[in-house]
Amino acid sequence: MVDLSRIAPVLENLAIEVPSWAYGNSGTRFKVFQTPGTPRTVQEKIADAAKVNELTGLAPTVALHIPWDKVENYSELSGFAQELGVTLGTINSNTFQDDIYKFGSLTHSDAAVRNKALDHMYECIDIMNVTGSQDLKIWLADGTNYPGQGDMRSRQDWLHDSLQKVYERLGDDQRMVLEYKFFEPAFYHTDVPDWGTSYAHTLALGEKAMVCLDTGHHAPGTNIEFIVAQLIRLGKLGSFDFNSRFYADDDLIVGAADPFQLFRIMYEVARGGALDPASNVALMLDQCHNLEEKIPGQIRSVMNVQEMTARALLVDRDALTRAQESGDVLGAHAVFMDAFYTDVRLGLAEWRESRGLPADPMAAYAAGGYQGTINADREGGQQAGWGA
Ligand code: LRH
Ligand code: MN
Ligand code: MN
Repeated sequence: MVDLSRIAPVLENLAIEVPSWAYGNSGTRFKVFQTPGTPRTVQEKIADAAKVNELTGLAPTVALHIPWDKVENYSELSGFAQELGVTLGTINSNTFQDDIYKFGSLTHSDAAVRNKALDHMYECIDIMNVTGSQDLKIWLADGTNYPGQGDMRSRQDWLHDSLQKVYERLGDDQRMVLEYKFFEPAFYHTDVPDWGTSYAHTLALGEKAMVCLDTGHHAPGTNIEFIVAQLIRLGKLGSFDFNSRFYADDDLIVGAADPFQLFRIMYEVARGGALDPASNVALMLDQCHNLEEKIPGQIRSVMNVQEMTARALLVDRDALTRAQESGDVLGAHAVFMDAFYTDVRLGLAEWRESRGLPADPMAAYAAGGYQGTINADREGGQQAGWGA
């Protein structure tokens, strides 16, 4: 069995934020399937997230999406979460489901629409002030479907002005993370399509504005780990939305479609020092479970990140540097692949037990009876948000 003692201190600090919407029902535009036990309230989503943390020790915070998770009293909600051993994390804004945003939100040509989107961002910051959340996530569905439909250049200027106003509202300990996505829902142009655009805007705003990298938001074949390395190098990687994809923005379980890609990404995260909590790079899941049960889906996901992080930390960096610097192409590649092919599962199971956690969180969940209880108790579970 592999010895993990060398990397244990880093594993100890690993924290992966889970999204509230992963616990709701989701699907495709063809069908949203009802899954037994689906939460009916934000509180039930938080309870499910707390279960994931209880069994894995990996998910101490839960991200909210506003208005999907809107409540009257956020202070009460925070207290509720804390009683269950978790805290409220990133506040995700939503300017993509109102008719008024059909032609854009923060980039709209009409100042009245931009102001409505700004009011929503301010509302999110007000919530952060109560929950103590650090990050406001901004992902915009803004874009156009046909060449000539909108003035791409002016929209960048409106975007800058809007983001500037949001930025000015941020408190000293708060950040804005600007998420990019190359297409969907817009098919011709998207206003924040790539890391370069997000970087340009966040750089212009200042140090409280960072880039959010969603692993599902790139063209097939993109070298995502290069983007990770570059953004960390530039001090602008604020957060990740982890998931995996075969085709488009599939939002499948992270590490399921391409575990090697997750390993390569986690290697650059470790290489860049971003596993040090002081680096403030937030790891978050952004996934939906259309077919599988949601809580085990989330347990599997955080464990996948943990496993690939452990493997990435096992890369013999000295040997790798020696091989790289002596031009030993295959030797360097072999050092890298040796770590990737190391099975860390037994070592992690033992390490979990040593911390009072179940050796096999998936089995512990299946044996624990929680799913049976929620299946019986909850009727009419909520849809994650889309088309709700
Ligand atoms: C957009 C996105 C963004 C949203 C989430 C629900 O595709 O990744 O992060 O907030 O999905
Ligand atoms: Mn995302
Ligand atoms: Mn997405």
